[in-house]
Amino acid sequence: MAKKTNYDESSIHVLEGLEAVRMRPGMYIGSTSRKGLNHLIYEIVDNAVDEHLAGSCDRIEVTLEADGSCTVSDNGRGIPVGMHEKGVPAERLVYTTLHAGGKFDNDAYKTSGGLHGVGSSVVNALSTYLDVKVKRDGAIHHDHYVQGKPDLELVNGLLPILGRTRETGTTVNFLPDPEIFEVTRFAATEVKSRLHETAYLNPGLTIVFRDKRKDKEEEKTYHEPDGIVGFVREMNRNSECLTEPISFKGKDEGIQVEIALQYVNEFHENVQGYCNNIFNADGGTHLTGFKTAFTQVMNSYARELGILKEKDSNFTGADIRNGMTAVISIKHPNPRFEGQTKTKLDNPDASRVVAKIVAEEAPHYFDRNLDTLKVVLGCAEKSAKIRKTEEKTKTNLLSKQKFSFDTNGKLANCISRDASKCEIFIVEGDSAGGSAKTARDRTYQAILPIRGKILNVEKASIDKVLANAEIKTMITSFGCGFSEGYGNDFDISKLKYDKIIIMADADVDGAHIGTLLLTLFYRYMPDLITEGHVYIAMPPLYKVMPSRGEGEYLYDDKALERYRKKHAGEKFTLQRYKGLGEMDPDQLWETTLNPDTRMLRRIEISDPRLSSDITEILMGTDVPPRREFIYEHATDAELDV
Ligand code: 0R9
Repeated sequence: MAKKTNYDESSIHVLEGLEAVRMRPGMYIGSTSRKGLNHLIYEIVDNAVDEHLAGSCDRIEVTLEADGSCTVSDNGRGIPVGMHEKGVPAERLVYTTLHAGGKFDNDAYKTSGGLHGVGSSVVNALSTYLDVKVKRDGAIHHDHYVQGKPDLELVNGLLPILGRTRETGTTVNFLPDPEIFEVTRFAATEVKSRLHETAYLNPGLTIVFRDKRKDKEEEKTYHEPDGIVGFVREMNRNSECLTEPISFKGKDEGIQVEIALQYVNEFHENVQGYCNNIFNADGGTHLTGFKTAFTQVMNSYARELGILKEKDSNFTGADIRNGMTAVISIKHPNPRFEGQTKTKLDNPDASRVVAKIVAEEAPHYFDRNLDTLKVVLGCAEKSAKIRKTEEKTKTNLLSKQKFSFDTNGKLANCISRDASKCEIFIVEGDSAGGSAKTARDRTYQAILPIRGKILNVEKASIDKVLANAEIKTMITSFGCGFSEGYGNDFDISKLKYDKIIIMADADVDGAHIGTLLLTLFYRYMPDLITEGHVYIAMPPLYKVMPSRGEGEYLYDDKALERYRKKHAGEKFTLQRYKGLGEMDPDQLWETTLNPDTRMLRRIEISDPRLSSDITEILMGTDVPPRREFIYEHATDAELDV
């Protein structure tokens, strides 16, 4: 392949820009874990979806190639390839300039390339190579980059041509750079879920997914002509539905709003917000506008119909949304997001416009569908009744437990009270707990031994959860309460430890204990996970001691296999650790407690919607979906969390 030569001075700062992306990838794609890796695909797909939103593309294909690369193609107009005023083809600027997209086109609702408003150039910077083929103006134009740098010579200032075609479209093939990413294998389940969601949010679009990495090739086509109404139906597929999906639409102040909702016979709400096709995990102003207006509309109906009497207080928003599954999707020309994670919409006009459309459109619907209205108000009534009873029970329960919510002397606390420096190890078993208490640095490391397997909270009622001694001890030790259903007594600012480290054996039982603890945190203290405080200690399985040189810890059988191959013919002694309980305090310090030598894995939620579904499948009461999930994903299993 010809080496690039057409790179002048003005291009140098461009390369410096991409160098900055390689230096600090987390700033641009959130993380370099699998979540960040999958983001590369979403960034490219989002650009193709923008072309769909511009009205010029109705098919996107995504292929996970056998060689570990990913190919995304669309049948849009093709990225412009003509000479830009900066002296290079427009396509090159798209892939080498941060934020280039916005400068060339003025589509009203650009997704701004996903998470951080970056796009093609960031994917390019973080890929070993990226190859682009643009079908446009009767020809197939070709470009190629290596670690973000153009690697093809231009012909008279333009891209080389591979052949002639009447078709139009863009195809991008890229290989994530292992120098950047901790893992380079894309997670198919997450990618499929995201593509399916994109199909629901864009009813005119067909998305084809292919996974060529497996023995038997997988192909799935996502086309959802019912849009978010179909999305809500799908979310409720396993629930007893009390109403048909209800939907409203409208546009004001340049903001397009689409809402779909449906009630099921369950005691929770599931309201999801999207802005420009991007899921807003922490909601934001569009959801606030929806919730406020819907609560007002429903309370006025309840009074009009005499369901609420003069002396009664209004239903709370939570009463009215109990049993509700809803999707609020808006298209905003200039979205703004709050905070670091960019997952909460911040535009005040979104709240105003959504509220206005709900206030106008919901009565239109309910005036004509009185039976549905009665079902919805019936849900609110039932919910208010249960809320009042629960509030009473909870007050009694907590006041009874106030004095018994101690740590039963099990917690060996640390001396420091500076939460930012403190760590708490949740240790399986009294014997490992005892060793850990001796081995730790007591200035900042606390040890909380737990005995055996804790309660599976996915299958237990709140009173059982709160009555469980191990769980009570954890809640008290962490110091920030718990959140559940109606009440949210959780306050992350009160957390006494920066790191909560699960320390369990590297065997099936240990993994089960870890899963039970994660289920507890995920359901009752989710901020611990979303704010990055939960870790799993990775104790080694082996220590190899060569006759000369330093000993080395190995964390799994594959590592041992690699070691044997690398040191074939050399003599070494092999120590196998059966469990944490077998390590003496010095070994435990070196392998699991000492921040300089230990290995920790931080728990991240890569897809909040998927995580909730999978927790329910894996930890809930229903066996058949669990079996199905395990069969389907058995080949996906990898060590990486
Ligand atoms: C496979 C992934 N697809 C893309 O990345 C993709 C970008 C893109 C695009 C346009 C059309 N298709 C695309 N696919 C486009 C074309 C035109 C105007 N705007 C956008 C046009 O023909 O006039 N572009 C996204 C950014 C840009 N093009 C550019 F204009 F900045 F170059």
